[in-house]
Amino acid sequence: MKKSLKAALLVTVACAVASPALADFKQRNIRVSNGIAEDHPVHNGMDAMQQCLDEKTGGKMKMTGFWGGALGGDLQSTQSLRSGVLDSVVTSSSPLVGIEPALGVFDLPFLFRTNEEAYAVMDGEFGDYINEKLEKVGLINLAYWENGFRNVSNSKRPITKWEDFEGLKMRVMQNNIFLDTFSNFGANATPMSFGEVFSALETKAIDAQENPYVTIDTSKFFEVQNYISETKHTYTPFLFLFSKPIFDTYSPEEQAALRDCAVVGRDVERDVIQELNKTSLAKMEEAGLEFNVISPEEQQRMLEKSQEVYDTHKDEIGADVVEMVQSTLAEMRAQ
Ligand code: TF8
Repeated sequence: MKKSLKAALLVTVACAVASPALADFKQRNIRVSNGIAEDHPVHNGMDAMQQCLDEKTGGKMKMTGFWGGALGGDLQSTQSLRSGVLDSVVTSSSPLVGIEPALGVFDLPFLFRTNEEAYAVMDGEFGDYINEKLEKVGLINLAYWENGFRNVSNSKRPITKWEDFEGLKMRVMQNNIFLDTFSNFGANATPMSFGEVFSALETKAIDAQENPYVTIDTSKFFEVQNYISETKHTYTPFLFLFSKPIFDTYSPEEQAALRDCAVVGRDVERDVIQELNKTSLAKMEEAGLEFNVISPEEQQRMLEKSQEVYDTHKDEIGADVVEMVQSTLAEMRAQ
């Protein structure tokens, strides 16, 4: 009896020595709020993130995704994080400018030209700088995921130049930079939460909306639209936010596992979006939508027309913040 007890004890000690880190993880059930639909690539990213967490924590940290705004829209969920009643949300940065105005830099029209430019800015020093600001308002950004370059869909006509926006009843995110950008093009722009968009398009309360292809596909907006125009007017990041009040109760090992695995998930999510971009567009064309690309010349005219939006919003975003991104981009483009 005594001998076997000793043996059992030895086994326990050996296990603890072999995997000391496991003792640092508690059973955690993490709710992740998502505004987008369940078949969006965020799901693939979360699966990869979960696999990574399972490996690091011996299956102790578990995420559950809630989809289609089931736990509230982007802004509402983010506020729940700040008050510590919800763990996590994958949200566009744009509806959060009232919480952290510096996020508005990502909303400036035609700021980024390519995904690589956006990744370099978000995954580098500038991204960290924004993350520090977010921490001060109760939000931990685990990593920058992708919503992506936004394009316009509508039920009236192809958009080939900014003048084509004239009089379009257009949904924009709850964000003044978007509101001004499209009002400035002559649209009749209305801020609206994402959850209301489908039925507003369906009932023709609005004619137009703008989002990345994969979102227009997975949220079924294309079913109630006739035209899709590749404007690539803004690149919107997804922030993978965690509640700071909850994060602060986690061990350093748990915090590190979340941060590391969010990066693993990010890479998968971005890759799946690139693949799906093509199939989403093909699917929408097959469904009968007329597709057109905005010429580089017309994009340049849109950018010039938008200069006043930069001027109006620079100070509220923070002139230093805007200049930081612009100088990083200028350096990249000079190479
Ligand atoms: C929007 C955003 C949304 C996302 C989603 C709700 O148009 O682009 O697609 O934030 O999580 O509101």
